[in-house]
Amino acid sequence: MNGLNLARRDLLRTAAASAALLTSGFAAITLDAISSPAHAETTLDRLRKQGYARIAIANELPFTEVKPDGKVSGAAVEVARAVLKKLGIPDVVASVSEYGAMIPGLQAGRFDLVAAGLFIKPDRCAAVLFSEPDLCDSEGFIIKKGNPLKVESFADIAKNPKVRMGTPGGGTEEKLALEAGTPRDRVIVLPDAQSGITMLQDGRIDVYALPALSLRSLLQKAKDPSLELFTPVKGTPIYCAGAAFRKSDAKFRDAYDKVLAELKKDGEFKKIIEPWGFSAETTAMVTRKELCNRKS
Ligand code: 6CS
Repeated sequence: MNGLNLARRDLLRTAAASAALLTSGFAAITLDAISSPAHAETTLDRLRKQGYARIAIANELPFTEVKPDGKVSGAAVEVARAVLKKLGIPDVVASVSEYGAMIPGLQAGRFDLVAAGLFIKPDRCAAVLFSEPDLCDSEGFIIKKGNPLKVESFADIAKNPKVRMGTPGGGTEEKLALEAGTPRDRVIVLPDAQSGITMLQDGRIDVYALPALSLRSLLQKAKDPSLELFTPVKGTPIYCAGAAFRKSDAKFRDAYDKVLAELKKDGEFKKIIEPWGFSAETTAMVTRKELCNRKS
């Protein structure tokens, strides 16, 4: 009897246990199905629903600009706008940020992507996902006419204690100057591009360093014959920028890349960037992979 009962009881217990397991398991499967990645709202879903993407920019023509009426433009913004529109995100809401604050801001969720002409470099590739390259440019210096301090490279700046260099915070030029050995107190971080021109004219700095196209744009506005552009800066490569995404947004970045490739293929990309002075041909010569692995 006991044996039978035992067996029966065990049987019942086993049956009950498996029923419970099945139910809970089923419930787990059902819950999981609802909250599974397949059903979780993606960044792309969220941006399509809200109708805009929050982008970080620097307000440095021709890459990005905030016009007097508050409208945002520039080659990097217009490329991002064209791609996002085709992804079903009709608008962008831009925030001006220092280059050094863009990646932390993106990671903290203050922006949905960076579209500022952020150069694709190994250290940054470790922190964010870049699109394929969009805008390429050489490095440049604005100096006094005749280049009296003979500044042609970041090494020249480092070895001449008389040279004070201005540049944006957290940008490539600041890094290059410090890596060349320039003491921190001779690398002056400036809040915006116009400050560079003003401080050169006031004699408070001797060199203002930015990508060459940005400096050309500043000189055209300044119309100051006492200033001149030196480019390319000796010992520096051509840098190429891309849109930057959070590491968790690989699907968004891949969707962005797919559309960017279509715009490059159908000529739309060239139409967008070349009026700003950039070359689609130069961009086509390099890939994200190469830039992320380049010995900078
Ligand atoms: O990404 C960068 O570091 C650089 N990009 C631009 C467009 N300007 C200066 C900055 O250093």
